[in-house]
Amino acid sequence: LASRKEINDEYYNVWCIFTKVTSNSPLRRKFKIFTASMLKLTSVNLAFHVISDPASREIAEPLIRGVIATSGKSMKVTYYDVHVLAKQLEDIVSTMSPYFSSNPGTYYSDALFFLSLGLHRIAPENQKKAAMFDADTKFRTDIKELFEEFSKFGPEALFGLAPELTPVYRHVLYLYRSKNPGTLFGEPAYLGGFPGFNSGMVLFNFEKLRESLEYDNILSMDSVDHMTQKYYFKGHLGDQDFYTILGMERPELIHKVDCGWNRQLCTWWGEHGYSDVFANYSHCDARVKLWHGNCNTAIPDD
Ligand code: UPG
Repeated sequence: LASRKEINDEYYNVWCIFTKVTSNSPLRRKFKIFTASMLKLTSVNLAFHVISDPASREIAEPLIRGVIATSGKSMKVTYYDVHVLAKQLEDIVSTMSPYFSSNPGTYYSDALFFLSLGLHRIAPENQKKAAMFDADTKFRTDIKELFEEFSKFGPEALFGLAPELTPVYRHVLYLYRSKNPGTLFGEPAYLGGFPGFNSGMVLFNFEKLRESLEYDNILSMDSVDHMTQKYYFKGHLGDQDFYTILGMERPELIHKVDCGWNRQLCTWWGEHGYSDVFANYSHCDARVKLWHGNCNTAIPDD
């Protein structure tokens, strides 16, 4: 008989947030595309963990059942109440939101965007690794290939993330960059710089995160206050602002995944003051494995 541990290892854990959805929300259609593309292309067994509120769950359940039926495959699905999780991670949310939220104090809009930072505390103990995706993404390849990235993690890596493909952190780091001419922070990855991270796709080494006393320290108010002052950083993109600071301060903690695993399509910054440099940021030579239709951008059909 296989032990419980072995049984759990057969499943690849996938997390997604699906909240504040009504029957006519665009997020409903996006979530269906995400789920269907993932299931269609997977060659491994998936355990799908959906963070939702009661009304959104009512929409998610039949939708996922339909996707599973159409695919002819099976998938384990578990739902989590976003209000319960927000309460469990209140400490993280209250530390982070003054620095990385455009409108701090708006419970639970806030919590939503910081959940990934404490996901290791929420996920059942037997989950060792996981991936999380925005619902506005679409797979073009087998998710098994993404999980192979874990074998490339350095000894200290806690997360795996792909680069931000816009100049948003060039903008946010304006003051730091003016005081530190020549810095690579805020420069495009394509030209050898560090443009920050995008959190549309996040890989988690839960095992390491749970045992890391250092990570708890980094998440503390003192540490976040120190790092944000050092970089004159005031963000508005939640968890990915924190990952971006971590990528500057402690690069060994984040494994860099190629841009093809989070091919963002939003062109907003190209139309708002950065038309001269935008192409350098959005440049991605890698094969597209996951589209990200961020800022409501349409995803190509292929
Ligand atoms: N989400 C919900 N309900 C909401 C809003 C968001 O479930 O009402 C979930 C959903 O999974 C969604 C994700 O949160 O995909 C992210 O929100 P979304 O509105 O899709 O943000 P994006 O337009 O994809 O991304 C923008 C930036 C991106 C940044 C993100 C974080 O482009 O770079 O990571 O905002 O706030």
